[in-house]
Amino acid sequence: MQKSHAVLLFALVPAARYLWAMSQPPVLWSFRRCPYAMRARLGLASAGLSVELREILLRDKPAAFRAASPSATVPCLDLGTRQIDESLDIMLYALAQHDPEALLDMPAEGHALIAECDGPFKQALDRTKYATRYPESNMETERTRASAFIAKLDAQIGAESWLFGPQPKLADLAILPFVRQFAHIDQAWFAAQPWPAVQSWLSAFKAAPRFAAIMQKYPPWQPSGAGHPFPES
Ligand SMILES: N[C@@H](CCC(=O)N[C@@H](CS)C(=O)NCC(=O)O)C(=O)O
Repeated sequence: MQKSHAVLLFALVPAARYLWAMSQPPVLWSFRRCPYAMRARLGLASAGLSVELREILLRDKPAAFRAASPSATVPCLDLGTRQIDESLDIMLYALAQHDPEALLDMPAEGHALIAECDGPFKQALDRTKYATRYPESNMETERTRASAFIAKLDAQIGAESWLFGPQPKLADLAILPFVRQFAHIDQAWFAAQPWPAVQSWLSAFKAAPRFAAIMQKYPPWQPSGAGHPFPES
């Protein structure tokens, strides 16, 4: 081969590889019941951003997933040229492309609520749900801490249907999977709490077709096969 041809080939191979990567749908590594993965799927579904969904088992993570996800946690959105490893960033990425439901049109308090959900609330939720893993914590105390956040959400919703009025916003979809997880620890206890606004908010979320669409069951991805087109049309 002539030297000039070799140089050309050297330049074209990465470019071709880049173009090929850009033409493939992004891969979403997901786990159905993970609240972080649920919020990522909610963001992608609202944006109508097509991805290849690869369901994994957390106890048996495929090597390809480990290679794609820097933190080895789900969700991870692999764009070919870069990876988005944080669920909230996946929502923001998807909605920056297309936001037909105006989820990003939200007061700044929404971001503060998401941060409180991901920080102190999730910590108290885990110490309530997996109390035996945290022998140094008291389950009742942690449940009371988590409840303070739920009471705050209840006051925020008030007489509205969602956190900021008649339509869901980013904060609703980012927080609801975690409130659902908390409610499912002890559903009878949760139903007996004085949080009518949160209870109807959660019921409306669980009854919506969008929720059914993002909770569809998929068999775990196999290295020999393809994932599933998501969202399904
Ligand atoms: N900060 C991450 C957290 C994601 C996360 O912790 N996911 C859990 C599942 S719900 C996970 O993958 N854990 C790893 C494991 O269990 O091995 C995000 O927002 O995406």
